[in-house]
Amino acid sequence: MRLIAAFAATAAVALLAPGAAAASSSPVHVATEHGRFTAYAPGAHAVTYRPDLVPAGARAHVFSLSASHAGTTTMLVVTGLRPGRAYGAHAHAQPCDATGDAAGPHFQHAPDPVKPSVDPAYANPRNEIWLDFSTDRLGSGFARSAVDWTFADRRAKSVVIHETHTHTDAGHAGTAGARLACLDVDF
Ligand SMILES: [Cu+2]
Repeated sequence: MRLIAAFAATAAVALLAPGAAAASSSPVHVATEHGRFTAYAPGAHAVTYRPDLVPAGARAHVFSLSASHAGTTTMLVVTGLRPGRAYGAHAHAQPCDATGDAAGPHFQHAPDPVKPSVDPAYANPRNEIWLDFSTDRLGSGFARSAVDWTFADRRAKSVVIHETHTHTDAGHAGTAGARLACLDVDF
């Protein structure tokens, strides 16, 4: 977790730096979440729906920092997944539950009036939080997202890990195959 510690230190310096004085009147929100994936059970906050691709016991860590002058930066670290494999991941609008579908659509800063949203004008990594990663030979992966907005009335509720990297072409933008696992995150 050295990466997260380093990031937190960097973020703290940025927030305390001269010139960031406006931050004192701006809300800063930090979310940290750690989960060890298990099969669904009521109350579970880290659920795997596909233990062949996200094994029970795999772990995910999310660190997200929002500040109104800086936007929202989110980091995802995973361990215990399949080695050498591409996964997609995004912040979703609803919490995890018994099925992957329960997490709802991706959280969008500017909501696409058309549902499901597969328009690259809305389904893109500037309007959504994308955390795609590829695992190393040990099954660990890391992703970072930075967007220039913060959450207001609506907040993302979870991070979903998907079967493939995220598509960007019209008609498929934002899709990344099956929903493999879900971690509740209090963004
Ligand atoms: Cu997703």
